[in-house]
Amino acid sequence: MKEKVIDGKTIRIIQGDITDQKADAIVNAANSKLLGGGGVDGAIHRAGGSSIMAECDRIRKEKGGCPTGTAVATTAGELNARYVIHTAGPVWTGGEKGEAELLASCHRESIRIASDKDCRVIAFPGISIGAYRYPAEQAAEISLATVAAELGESGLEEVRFVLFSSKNYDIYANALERLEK
Ligand code: AR6
Repeated sequence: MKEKVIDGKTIRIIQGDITDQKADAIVNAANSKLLGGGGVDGAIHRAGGSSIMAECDRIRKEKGGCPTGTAVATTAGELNARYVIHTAGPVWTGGEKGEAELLASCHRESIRIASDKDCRVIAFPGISIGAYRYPAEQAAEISLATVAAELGESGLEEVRFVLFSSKNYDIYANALERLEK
């Protein structure tokens, strides 16, 4: 575990399974249709149970889904959290299609929603760094810088990044080390 305090708020990097976290909000690396899938999305729906997809279905019917770079909240079902915040990260196609801004937007929107819902602790996975192939070093830098910039104004006290593999843990821990502020 690695942590840094910025503006009195803690950013923490953890290696593990995000579905084991106790937090106010757990962020899901979803797709824009909120249809579920593999990776962390599959793990969250499996561990949280069918009430999460029932709310995703309702949001899909009402709003068509969750456009890339935006976020929506649902119940966390049986997870040890109050909310799952689903955000659709960008698919990496070389970096010329606004991927960095979309990835930053995923983090900003998730923090804004969590803060509006009076959350104190939020846990993020490595959004876009799996099936969506965003290079992890670049994703880590953008994700951490965005969170650091948003944290001070938010009601959050702690942001965790929960990485499954030791390789990605090291990448995010090194990015936190380099983060200035
Ligand atoms: N806890 C923490 N991290 C995890 C877990 C877990 N339980 N399971 C996987 N990871 P991905 P994306 C890591 O592919 O790139 C889905 O099908 C994983 O090792 O889950 O944003 C969605 O429906 C990787 O490092 O998300 C979308 O269609 C990271 O989480 C699409 O994949 C993110 O990988 C989204 O792709």
